[in-house]
Amino acid sequence: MAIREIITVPNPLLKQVSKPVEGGVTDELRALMDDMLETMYDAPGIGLAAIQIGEPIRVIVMDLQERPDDLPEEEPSPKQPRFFVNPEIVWASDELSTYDEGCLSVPEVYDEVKRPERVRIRYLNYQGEEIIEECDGLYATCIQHEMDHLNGVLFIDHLSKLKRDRAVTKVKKLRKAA
Ligand code: K1U
Ligand code: ZN
Repeated sequence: MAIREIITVPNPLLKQVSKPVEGGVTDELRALMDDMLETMYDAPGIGLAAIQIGEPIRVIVMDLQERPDDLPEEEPSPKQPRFFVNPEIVWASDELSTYDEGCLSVPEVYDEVKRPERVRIRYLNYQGEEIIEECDGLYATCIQHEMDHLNGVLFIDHLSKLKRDRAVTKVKKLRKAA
């Protein structure tokens, strides 16, 4: 496994529409997903799309880092990695919910985005099995944020032009100072 560089705005790769994975889930693809997961944990973040490490394919990893209520304080949170290959939203609720989103490709910028509260998704998992499931809460928010990445859309594209331009300027300054 390896930690890969996460690209940030205004890298034009982030605007690219990612291609579906052909030929199912192979060992090579699993190795890429392992690298993505390690990169996401290192950042740290709760989701990552392949394009964020420069790979324009429809693959997402996620770990919402939910802590079981009965876990003793001294115990670290158990890892709950999730892998999504060729994910699709097959249904979205009319009800919307708002979440203060962040993005590893737009570091240190957070803002509220309104999205469908619940979605039903279809995807292939790490084993290559087809899964259909309904998501709500942070899971629904995060999968929609990550699927936007697969379509070349960032959470700041849901904001006003003024806020989007400010966010890009902030990230450029951060990178210059680094
Ligand atoms: O860049 C990304 O796509 C990852 C992004 C996912 C996300 C966060 C919030 C709402 C929607 C999607 C992040 O992980 S930003 C960092 C973050 O939220 C976080 C980091 C450490 C601990 C807990 C959360
Ligand atoms: Zn993001």
